[in-house]
Amino acid sequence: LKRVTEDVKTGNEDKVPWFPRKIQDLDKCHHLITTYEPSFDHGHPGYTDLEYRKRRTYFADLAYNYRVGHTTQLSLSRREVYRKLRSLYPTHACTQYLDAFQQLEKHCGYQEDNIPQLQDVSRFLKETTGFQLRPAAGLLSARDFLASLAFRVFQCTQYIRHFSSPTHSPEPDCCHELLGHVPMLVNKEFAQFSQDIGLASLGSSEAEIEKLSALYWFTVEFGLCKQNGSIKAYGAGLLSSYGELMYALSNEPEYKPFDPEVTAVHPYQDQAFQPVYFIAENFEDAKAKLQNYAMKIKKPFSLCYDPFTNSIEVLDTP
Ligand code: TIH
Ligand code: FE2
Repeated sequence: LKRVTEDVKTGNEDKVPWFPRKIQDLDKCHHLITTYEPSFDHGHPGYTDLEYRKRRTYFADLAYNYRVGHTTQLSLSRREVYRKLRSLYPTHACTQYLDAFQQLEKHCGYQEDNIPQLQDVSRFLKETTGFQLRPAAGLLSARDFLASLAFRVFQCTQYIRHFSSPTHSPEPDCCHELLGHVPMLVNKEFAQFSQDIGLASLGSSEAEIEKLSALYWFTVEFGLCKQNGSIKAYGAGLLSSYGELMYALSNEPEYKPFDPEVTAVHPYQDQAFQPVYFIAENFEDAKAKLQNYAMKIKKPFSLCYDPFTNSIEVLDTP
């Protein structure tokens, strides 16, 4: 293996999409998908609420102008979202989630009435698994979002869901980030799983990105796992939606075993509850299966993450 110091050098250079090599490059990973924003989506609960749309633009501008190293604020869910979800967790969430949630309540100001700062939550995560949060102006392109995960950076929305629909939001919001994603990112094994999806995405083709997005979707967002003879939720989209969390474990939807080859090509949507959920044996097994899947993605080079410098080393494959 030969280290490539400059740009990725391969026989067919123009075929490899640009990807970030150091954490500062994430400032360029800000391409947005605006389809489901309240100003464009007629079905969005906030579409007719001009006041709400104005507030959303304000947050989007804040995030868009954010650069590595800046500080910012993140406001926590309305009391109702917090209280309702919290009552469901003991029976519906996996033990890793419950452990982390307890820590967040103790050390990070997770409470009905408190507003944790993005910076504080980010600092806590950084100390536990090295993950950090950064604000995103809205829904990012899959490529930019996944690339961030490679650097253990989680891109967060900052606005809150429309009050008319507290138990399910058609797009991520700060309740989803704080109550869904953050607790899982406290877990070492899950953090590694998330980074592995990110690393697999770097320099991958559009078709591979789509498959990795589906994998991400059915695991990190809507994943279920076996635990002591029952099924529990670990997906953030479930853990932040009272409505879907109940539904996902109701025996009504379809269940399939997590298998990257199958899961990666399964269609998905984010406008309503999922018709199918994938069940992992446990995180270790899911991680091994994902690594095995990632190894088979064809790239003209191999990547290595250097945790000391937070950067990617690119190695030519012979
Ligand atoms: N449906 C989730 C919620 O209500 O919290 C938010 C989303 C996660 C992923 C897509 S939409
Ligand atoms: Fe999410």
